[in-house]
Amino acid sequence: MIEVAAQPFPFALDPAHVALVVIDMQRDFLEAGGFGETLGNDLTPVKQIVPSVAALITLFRARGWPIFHTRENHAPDLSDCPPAKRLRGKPFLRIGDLGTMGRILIRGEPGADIVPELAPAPGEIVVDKPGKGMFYATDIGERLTAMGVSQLVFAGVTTEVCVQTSMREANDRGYECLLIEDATASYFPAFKQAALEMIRAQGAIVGWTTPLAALQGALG
Ligand code: C5J
Repeated sequence: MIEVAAQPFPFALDPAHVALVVIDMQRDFLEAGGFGETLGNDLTPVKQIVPSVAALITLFRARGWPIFHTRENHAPDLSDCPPAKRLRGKPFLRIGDLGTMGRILIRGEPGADIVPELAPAPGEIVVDKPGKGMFYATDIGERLTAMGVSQLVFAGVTTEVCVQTSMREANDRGYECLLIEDATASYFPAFKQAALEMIRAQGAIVGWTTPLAALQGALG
């Protein structure tokens, strides 16, 4: 076990059973013309974490530890996108509408892909998910079980939506979850802060949080 300084107390990282999950670092959430911007969000905070997420991926790649990348997206016929999701709010383009990066959040379209700086390497697992949580309507649970993974290190966007939902789903399934604070972001910095506090409250009720430097330091 490798002890990682974390909140609310040190995280005992097990190199034989850990995997990295990078949530939804897609062009549709980070780039102009994408889903995030159609909802009226300022993209600055989510763009800022790209170098930290890249460094975290490098840390796992260097050790040959498993890496999962999720993408929130939908089938071209929208059969996996409930109207309650598509019609929510007042974006200037809805899921499935044609934007500057193809159809918004549709599988296979340029906007639904992961940003080039964080492109998955051969052997890394890409999980397409129609919901906020990574276990809903995906096979990630079976894959993690088959690989003997019991601990998940999380990064990605947005902290209080898909990252937190996925962490909560994982926590309920018995995974120990560590969120890297500077490798996750929200369009709303206050929501990120609140999510970090919720996750580690009450003795790590959902999981632990730590800065990237603490994980790098622990791994040497
Ligand atoms: C959102 C996500 N915020 N990846 N998706 O709609 O957090």
